[in-house]
Amino acid sequence: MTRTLFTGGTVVSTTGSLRTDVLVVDEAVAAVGNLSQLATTMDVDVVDVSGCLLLPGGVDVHTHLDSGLNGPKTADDFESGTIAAAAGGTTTLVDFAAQVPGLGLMDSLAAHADKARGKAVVDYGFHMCVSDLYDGAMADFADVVASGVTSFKVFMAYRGTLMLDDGQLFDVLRRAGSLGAQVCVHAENGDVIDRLAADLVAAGTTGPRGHLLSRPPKTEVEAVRRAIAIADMASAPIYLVHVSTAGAVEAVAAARRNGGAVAAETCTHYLTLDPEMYEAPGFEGGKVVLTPPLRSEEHRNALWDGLGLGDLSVVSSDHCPYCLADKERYGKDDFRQIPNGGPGVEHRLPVLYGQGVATGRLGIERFVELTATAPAKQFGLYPRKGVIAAGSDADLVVLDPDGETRISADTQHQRMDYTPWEGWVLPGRITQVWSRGERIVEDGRYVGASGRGRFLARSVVS
Ligand code: DUC
Ligand code: ZN
Ligand code: ZN
Repeated sequence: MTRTLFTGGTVVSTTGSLRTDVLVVDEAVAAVGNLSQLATTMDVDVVDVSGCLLLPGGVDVHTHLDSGLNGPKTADDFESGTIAAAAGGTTTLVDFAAQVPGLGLMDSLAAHADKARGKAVVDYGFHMCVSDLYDGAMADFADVVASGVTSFKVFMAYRGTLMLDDGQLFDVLRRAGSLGAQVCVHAENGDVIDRLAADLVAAGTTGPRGHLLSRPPKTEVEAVRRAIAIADMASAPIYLVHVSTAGAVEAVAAARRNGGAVAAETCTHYLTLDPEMYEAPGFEGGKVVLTPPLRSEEHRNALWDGLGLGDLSVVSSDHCPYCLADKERYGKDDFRQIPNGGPGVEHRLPVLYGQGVATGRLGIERFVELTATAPAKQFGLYPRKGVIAAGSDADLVVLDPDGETRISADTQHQRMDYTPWEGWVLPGRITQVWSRGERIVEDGRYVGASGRGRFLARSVVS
């Protein structure tokens, strides 16, 4: 039996922050409280975290590791991607398993699970992407859910590859809802975007800026409203991924006020990066060809307000790491061919802490809720994950508020040739990360065993 006592830290939950101690026995939290006398009465390793915040390990419910979602494979596999996650304080991932063309849902899921097994260093679950409703797909939903994959993702964009039409979206929502599963919806009006993009290319706008121009805010807002209406007609819950616009936040807020089972996330980059990045010289703007595109300050402010007011429930990374070299190879002459996505799993907590908590935009308790507790609850992982409480997995982040984080592609663990936060220096530094009672990160270095992550079979959320 291994006993570790964390002393002197400030333990943060969604409801408060308390200077107290945490006892970990083997893989789980055994007790939270004034326990310092235990150090004299039992055999225990003491970890002094005085002056630091003790946070529940981050839960990132939106990553694409080793995945060919829309183009080549993403650059991080489950080893490099989860090491990067751990270095940035994230100890649980829910990753998207793509439906492989020609394969059924269960075979696609098994193929993705094979990529993770023995490679992931933090615990992980999957969402099942549904892009081809073959005969029998609806029946297979039950097997997917029974295997512990209790959420699906569908796309309202990318006609011809990933997109479902409204009838199919209705079918998926209705079927998943009847099984108690969640549906994550990528809400953009794909057909309008395809026409705008074709017009831009025909008029000679072929570079990364075309990505921004072809996806104006209304293409998201319309689709978010439509998705919410279809979920309502299907009497099913809905989770809107990567929400980026003020209008989408408004639509989500209105639906929630009316009692709809509607939840939404935004992502670190929509909160913090400006679309002027598309104007960078040469192909540099390709770094932020992610979907939806970055938005103006007006939208960023609405997202921050949405987080503060509770209209938005989760901040994810949408870590979809396509290297700039790959983006350029595919889409140098036509922005429509640039693989959509960027890195972020490593920097979600440091950026949100530095830009949210340290600036006073978010309380530390809300930070914990957005990065750990709420995503764990939303996707059936709570209270095993997302909280520091007796019985929970001992996934802990030690954050020194007086330290600082410097972000650079040269020092990141993400297997990438850039980071969109290059050169940023942020207040706050993650000094240690623990996963199931094991120290896996020390001052930015991964020190855990290889392949130690476990698959998390999730339950449905009632
Ligand atoms: N949707 C995602 O969730 N990630 C990357 C690209 C996309 O369209
Ligand atoms: Zn998406
Ligand atoms: Zn994504």
